[in-house]
Amino acid sequence: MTTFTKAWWKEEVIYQIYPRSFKDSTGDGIGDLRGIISKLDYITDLGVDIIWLSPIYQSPNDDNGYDISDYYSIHPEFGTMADFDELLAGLHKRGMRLIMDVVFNHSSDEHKWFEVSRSSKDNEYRDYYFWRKGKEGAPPNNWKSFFGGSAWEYDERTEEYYLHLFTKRQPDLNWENPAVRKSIYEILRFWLDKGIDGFRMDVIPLISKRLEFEDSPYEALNDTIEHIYSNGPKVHQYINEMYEKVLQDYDIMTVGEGPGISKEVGLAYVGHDRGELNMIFHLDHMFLGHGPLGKFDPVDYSWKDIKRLFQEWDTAMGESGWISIFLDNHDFPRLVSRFGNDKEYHIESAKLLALMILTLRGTPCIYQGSELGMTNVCFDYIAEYRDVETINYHKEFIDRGLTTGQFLKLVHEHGRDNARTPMQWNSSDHAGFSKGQPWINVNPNYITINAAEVLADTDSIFYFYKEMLLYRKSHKTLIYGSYEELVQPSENLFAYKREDADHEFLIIMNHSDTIVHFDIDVRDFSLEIQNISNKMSQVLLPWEARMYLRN
Ligand code: TEU
Repeated sequence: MTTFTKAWWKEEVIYQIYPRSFKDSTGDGIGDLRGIISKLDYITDLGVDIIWLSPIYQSPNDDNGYDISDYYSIHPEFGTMADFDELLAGLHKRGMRLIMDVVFNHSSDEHKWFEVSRSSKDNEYRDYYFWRKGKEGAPPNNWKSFFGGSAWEYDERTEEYYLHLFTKRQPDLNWENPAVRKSIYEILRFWLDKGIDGFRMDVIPLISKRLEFEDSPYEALNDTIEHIYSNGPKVHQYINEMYEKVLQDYDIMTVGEGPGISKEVGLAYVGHDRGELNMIFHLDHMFLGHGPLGKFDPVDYSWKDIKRLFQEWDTAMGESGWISIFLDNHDFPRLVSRFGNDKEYHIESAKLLALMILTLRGTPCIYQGSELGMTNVCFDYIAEYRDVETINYHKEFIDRGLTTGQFLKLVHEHGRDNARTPMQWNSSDHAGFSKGQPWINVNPNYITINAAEVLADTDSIFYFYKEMLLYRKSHKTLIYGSYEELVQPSENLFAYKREDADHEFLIIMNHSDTIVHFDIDVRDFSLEIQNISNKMSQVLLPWEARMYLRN
């Protein structure tokens, strides 16, 4: 049995909003805060608790807001600080919470810190960033950006290179510098004192650099991410200092986004006694399929890998740590397209994945539109894509001899814009997202996949999420209970138990297009939730999911 410490951020469910694509109130084609405010009743009706807002700060949008040029102001395209205050009050009034997305591994190159830093070699902000001489006219080392190309950019003015693990317009901040850390803590306090409920910390394991800046010996980008970029020598010192100096003073939750955090080092970030973060979004299951050159260089994987990773992470966390459970976000393909079957079994598989997210052990995180069954998009032209990662890799793959048509096929399956097409509210123009031309085209399937449709259908994905969210709230075993996978003869089955002293839940799912028999004895159990009506006792239809309860 478990002796988990109780916490609201373990019991509640996160709903991620990517503001740019959620709801536009002004007709400029860009989602905004007043658009979100107009949908607060919709969000409340779904039954989620914590809203994670992707960045809304001043930004040139080289990486859609993950390149911040002023941490203290709201980007005018999203609205005003008064709009933000109204949104926060609106959420709190409805018993919900708000966590902000903070990006402190890097700033925008338009941040005043960087503008001054690059202007000369001896100013107060020079060491807010990493500046190094090149080697015989080449960058200081062979580090690659997450988004293609070198991780170093040469700056003529001072004839040195600066480090950017992402785009060249996202220069990495130097956490070695106490002044940088002090500036960051002031920013955290500013938002906390406005009454927010926590932070999602972008790429937090990257903030401590291996200052020798030696070449990476690894061929695969993900190996370099894990062993060179992430988990640096002072990463825990910095996060613990942030906790000691700011975070511990508030009743908040923090979730770190963890590229490169393996199950072996996970507890160091989220152990209850660590004084660091409450939980992490580890990316092991999300990076499955990324080949040596990254996501657009795909390799095979299976559900066997997914189930193994969930078990390994649950074992690694034990009763001392905590993770969030998610299957997509703004950086990854839509979960029903990637892990489900968005064609023949669209609704069934979307519901199965919902049951999975809401019954595995961890804080569930639902990405906007999952409750509608929104799918990947297949734009015909590369010009329709907006994501800087896609645009950069397109150039790289063309240089490597691939055709645009070949690259487009990879983007259809793996690109981040799959998750960034506008929310599909109804079947009117632009899916009811905007009165103007959206910043990115709407998925053409909005005619049939949209909120108006699902809200009118009591058997829809939306109401399945709503039912599961309600059920989970009143059954704490699904939160604090132990987790144990029940390995089955069929590779198409995912079965596990959630148990505490009072209840035992049994979840059995068929993640395939074929019928599957299971031999678990369920005679002492009551069938609580089922995503497909099927009376056969030991047989699951394609993408059928069941949750049983033994009292
Ligand atoms: O993502 C970091 C990260 O790990 C993802 O970029 C992921 O590795 C990649 O998209 C997979 O191809 C965070 C933000 O979530 C992302 O939107 C930003 O682009 C990135 O950091 C830089 O801030």
